[in-house]
Amino acid sequence: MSKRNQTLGEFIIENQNSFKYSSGELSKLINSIRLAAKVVNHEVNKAGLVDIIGAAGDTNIQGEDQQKLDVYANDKFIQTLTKRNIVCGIASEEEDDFITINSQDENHQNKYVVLIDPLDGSSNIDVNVSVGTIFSIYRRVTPLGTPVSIEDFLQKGNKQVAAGYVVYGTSTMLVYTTGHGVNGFTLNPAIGSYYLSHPDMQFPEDGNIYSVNEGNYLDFPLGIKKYIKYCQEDEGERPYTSRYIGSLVSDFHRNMIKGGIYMYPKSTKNPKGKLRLLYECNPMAFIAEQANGKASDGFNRIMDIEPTELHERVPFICGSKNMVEKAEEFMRNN
Ligand code: P6P
Repeated sequence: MSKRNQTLGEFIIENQNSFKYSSGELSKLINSIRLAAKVVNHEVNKAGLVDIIGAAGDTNIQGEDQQKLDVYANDKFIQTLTKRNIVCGIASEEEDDFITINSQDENHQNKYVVLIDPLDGSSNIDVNVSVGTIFSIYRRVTPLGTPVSIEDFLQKGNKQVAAGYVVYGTSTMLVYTTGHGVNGFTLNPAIGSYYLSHPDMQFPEDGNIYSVNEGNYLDFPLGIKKYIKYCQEDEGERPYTSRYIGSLVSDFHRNMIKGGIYMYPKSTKNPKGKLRLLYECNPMAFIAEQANGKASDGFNRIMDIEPTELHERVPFICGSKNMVEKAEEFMRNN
């Protein structure tokens, strides 16, 4: 049983035996993410003070302006994960292709791949709104001793061994799962330690918050339009409250605590939705399901979708189980 106020390090050690693969390695991997998140948090928290915001001048494969913090966060996570000699490959929203990590003994014995959105919601940085990091961890499927290949990354979400996010908000939290529930750790920046502040996080089965960019309403599928109108009708628990931060990690985190649904449907502007299957939707879906929530593309379980390319997009509906099922009902019937 996890104890509130336990440090993340104590929690990892206490629970590593519950991880069905060789213990120590995943712990080292989570620890490296913990360290990188601390370093990124330090920069995010002073973004307004130094000339580190504003576009870095490049654009990433998504065609989006790369904020300098995007580049910084990407570099930090890649450097930290590489140094720990546990991963054989990394895929990132900020990298066109996956990165092969040569193990220090050069014989590719490392077992894990990490897929990461190093700084999600980065367009919020300049206006001091919370942003996040999202990560997804798999065991490689190609033979040890060979360089990592694309098959190691194009795995269904149901093969994830761990997933989590860091939310750089009013406080910085690391929330993750290894398939045994979801636990949230809050950083005490004064001493650089994370403490178990939210043990066994669960989505309430129902909620009254819906999160969607209603500016795209006219472009949405009819089922989504009808579900939004359902949320706005004055009946029983409704109208619901609309809350949309424009930062997936923050909207997801609030909805997991209070109950709610997040939707990024397809539209004419985004015919497959905007969010990325491998390093946004799958990790958030793993966390959602481990917290008694649900995640679908409106028709199919996100974690059952067969990936075909590294940066593919999918429509994303995620949150309290009953709310997601109601939205799916509207999608089925329209
Ligand atoms: P829009 C941030 O760019 C992001 O990937 C998510 O964090 C966020 O929920 C969404 O896109 C916001 O997109 O089109 O509503 O601004």
